[in-house]
Amino acid sequence: MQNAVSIYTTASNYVRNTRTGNPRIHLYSLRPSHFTEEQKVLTTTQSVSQSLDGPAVVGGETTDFSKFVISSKSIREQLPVLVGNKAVASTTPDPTFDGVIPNSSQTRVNDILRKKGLLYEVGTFGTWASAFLKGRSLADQAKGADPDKDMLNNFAEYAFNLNPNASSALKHYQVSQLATNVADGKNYLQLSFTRRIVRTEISYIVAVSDNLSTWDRTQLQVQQVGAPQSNADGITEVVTYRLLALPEVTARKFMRIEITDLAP
Ligand SMILES: [Ca+2]
Repeated sequence: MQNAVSIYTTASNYVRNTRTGNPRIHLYSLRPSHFTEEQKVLTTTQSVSQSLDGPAVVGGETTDFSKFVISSKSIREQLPVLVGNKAVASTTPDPTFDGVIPNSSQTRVNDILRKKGLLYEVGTFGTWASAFLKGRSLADQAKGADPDKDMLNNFAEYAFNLNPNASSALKHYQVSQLATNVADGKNYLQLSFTRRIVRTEISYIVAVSDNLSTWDRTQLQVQQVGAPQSNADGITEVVTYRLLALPEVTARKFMRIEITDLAP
């Protein structure tokens, strides 16, 4: 790479300074814009060359091509889910490409693809299913189907942003624990779950029960704890709800997350 830069610089000087013919004229007619363009290319090439030794700023982005050289991952493994020539939003397995672009994120990758018209946005169950259930039978693509037999139907997989083709466990989208409420220093039951940031067609309700047979869906027995925390995938967030009843004075309470399809 460094050799290429040096050879190019020599060639460039030759092209600029050599005159030929009679009357003697330049080999090419060069305008000031060509020199500006050349300088940009040269600067980029030099920074790419530096990044082969470690992190360098290439085009305003910290880039480390030395990681690319030593990466054990194939380019195929780094590709997002593709629909035609578009990449499905937030499915790049590692948005830093194994450390080559250390500051990159799914949101950044999505933004870049979107600007180039190459992003396949998942805004509805239909677009999600056409990417993630592609190749499945029509029956297996239905909202109520469960092709990976993990007891979560496809609509639930979509709502919690899970993989409908690989078995998921509760912990992948929901965590419950006793946690201290700083307001009174006491421990309460909390439920945290993953939900889509854009969720116009999904309702997520934290239901409470005393007996596991009847459920209170008014949300009057719970309160949200803090603001939702965005996930690195750029399309989901984690939100936490606290049961208002104190465990020490309540016989039994159960919490669960229920999802409803608002666009059946
Ligand atoms: Ca499933």
